[in-house]
Amino acid sequence: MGTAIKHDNYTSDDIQVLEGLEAVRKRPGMYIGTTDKNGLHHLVWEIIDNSVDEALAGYAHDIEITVDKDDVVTVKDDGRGMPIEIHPKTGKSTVETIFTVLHAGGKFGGGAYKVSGGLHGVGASVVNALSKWLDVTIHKDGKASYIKFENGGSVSVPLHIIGECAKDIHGSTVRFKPDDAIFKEGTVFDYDVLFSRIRQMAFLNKGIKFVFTWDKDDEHHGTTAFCYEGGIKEFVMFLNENERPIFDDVLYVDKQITVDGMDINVEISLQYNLSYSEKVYAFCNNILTPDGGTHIDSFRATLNRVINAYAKNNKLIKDNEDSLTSDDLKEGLTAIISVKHPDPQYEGQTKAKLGSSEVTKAVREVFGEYLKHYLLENPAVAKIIIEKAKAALEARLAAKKARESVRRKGDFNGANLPTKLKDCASKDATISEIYIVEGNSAGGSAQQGRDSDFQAVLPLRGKILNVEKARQQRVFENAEINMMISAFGCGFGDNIDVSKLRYHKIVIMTDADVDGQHIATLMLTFLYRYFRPLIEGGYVYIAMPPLYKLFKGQRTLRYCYSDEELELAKRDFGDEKYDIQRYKGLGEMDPDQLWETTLDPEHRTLKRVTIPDAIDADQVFSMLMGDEVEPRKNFIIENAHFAKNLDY
Ligand code: 28F
Repeated sequence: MGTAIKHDNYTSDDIQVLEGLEAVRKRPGMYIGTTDKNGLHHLVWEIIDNSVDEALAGYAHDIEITVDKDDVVTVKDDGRGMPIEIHPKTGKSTVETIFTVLHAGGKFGGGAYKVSGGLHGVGASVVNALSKWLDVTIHKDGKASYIKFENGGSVSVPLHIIGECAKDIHGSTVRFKPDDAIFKEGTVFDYDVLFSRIRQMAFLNKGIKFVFTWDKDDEHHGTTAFCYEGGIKEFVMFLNENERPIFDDVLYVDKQITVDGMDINVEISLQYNLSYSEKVYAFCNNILTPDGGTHIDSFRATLNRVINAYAKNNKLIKDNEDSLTSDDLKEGLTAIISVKHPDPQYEGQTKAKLGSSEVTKAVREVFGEYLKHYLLENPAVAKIIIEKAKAALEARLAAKKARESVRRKGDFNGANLPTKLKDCASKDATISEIYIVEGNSAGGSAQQGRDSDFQAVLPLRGKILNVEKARQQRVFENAEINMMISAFGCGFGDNIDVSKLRYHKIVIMTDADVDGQHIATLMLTFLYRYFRPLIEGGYVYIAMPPLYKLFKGQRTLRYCYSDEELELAKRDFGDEKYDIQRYKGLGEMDPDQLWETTLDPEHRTLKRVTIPDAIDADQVFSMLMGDEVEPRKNFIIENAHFAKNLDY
């Protein structure tokens, strides 16, 4: 069959197997999405998922993940240990089968309750195929066994017993080194990515202990253990760590239910806080579903139905008053929805939306029943929630009026664009850029220095509103914010249409000092809360004006964009004489200089704003911009570099 791969130890059956893994190496994207940093980390999730399955089946309790100096990953669990006897279907040991047959996990699952996976779940063989080497040590029945694979999945050390062990020692250990021929951007793991996902897995799988060891010689060196007996209830407490809850309780339900013959587990936790934004994350089989789906839709519908019913029954909403809408119930809501489903269906291009319709019913029944009883038993909490939502409802109606009145103030021209906007000539969004500039004088320089063919400038008057502390009503009364909304042209919030965006580069340009950074952070918070798809789409950038100019008389020798660069430049110049000007603000640069250093696509540096992890970003924004002062102080002291580089 096709090209036979010759190997002395192999029968013809094995050749087919190797061709299977070859397919993975030929098209890794089909199996792990991408071969960038994401794909690299995907390998770790695959192996951890198998340990989690063994734990969810009730056999493993501890899962250890270690990254060593050479970026070799070790995952170890104390489960039953992978079976080592000959597998009837393949004629090879089960462990070899697991690592060499594509989708062996599913096919040979034999009805086991496998919940992890979904977007992942492609199995251990894919990790093997994409590794330079991978070895497995199994402790089981008083024996330790070992097998090793090399170069994308060929057995290099056949399965054999390496020693004896105590009868009560059992489990599986997998070590692997990702193949740098596949992961061309490198095989270096990211501490933060692993840390937050492992913590998240611990929240989502209550009682399982995850021990994460980072054995590299850097600032993260060490071990962190995560184990949450409270599961996602503790996740909600963690998300509200920097918020002020409006009642002490964290609502929590965890129940399995059978719908259409399928066993579905529904776990939901929620609390309200004083802020105006919502943090609601939905998971299916331990995987975040960023585009939501039936679990989150059913959660919102149920919350809405049960709370309105309670409010009407208890005369908290009178017969002649409006019902609360889902929007009113969102303000200050922190919630986690986690469902586990034996065979989930996903929708959409990126399979980021749960489609399974049984989940609608499962969530409605489990959460509805729970919430109904909770409200009856906790009337004080019920009252607080309903009063908060009623305040949101009133604010929403007032906001509508306010928006209409703000629009009449002459801030906008006939085309409904801000009068302050100095637009570009191009109507082609793909080449158009808008610079959001702090301060009127800097705005003036930018306006004169730009290339008006494709660069627009919108100057803002000083600090913009901290949207983290203001409810929508005030956000939309804010003149600067309204100007941005109409300049972008794509709508906002839940009603964004990115195809209508008027500029494919939105560039935040502020002074390179503390004030400027604060303004940039306020801007980012606003964009994050109201224009997240623009950040996700890669349309948002930070301009990098220089900090220093090195010059001799009239002649500019060089611009420096950081203190490190200045130090390097000083060395380069040896004993040459020159002067240094430190730019305190954009306003000190004349239009030509601003063009040369910050606007000219040939020479400028733009930092693209990305969200590596939306949940982490949420935490950082609510901490930096929220009510609690202490955590913010600590954070800025401990992570001065991170606060500065919030935009990476
Ligand atoms: C470090 C990664 O992969 N742990 C695993 C087990 C345990 C069993 C198993 C795994 C049975 C039918 C496939 C043991 N004894 N950690 C892991 N622990 N796989 S993977 O079985 C494999 C399936 O076909 C196991 C009895 N039943 C199952």
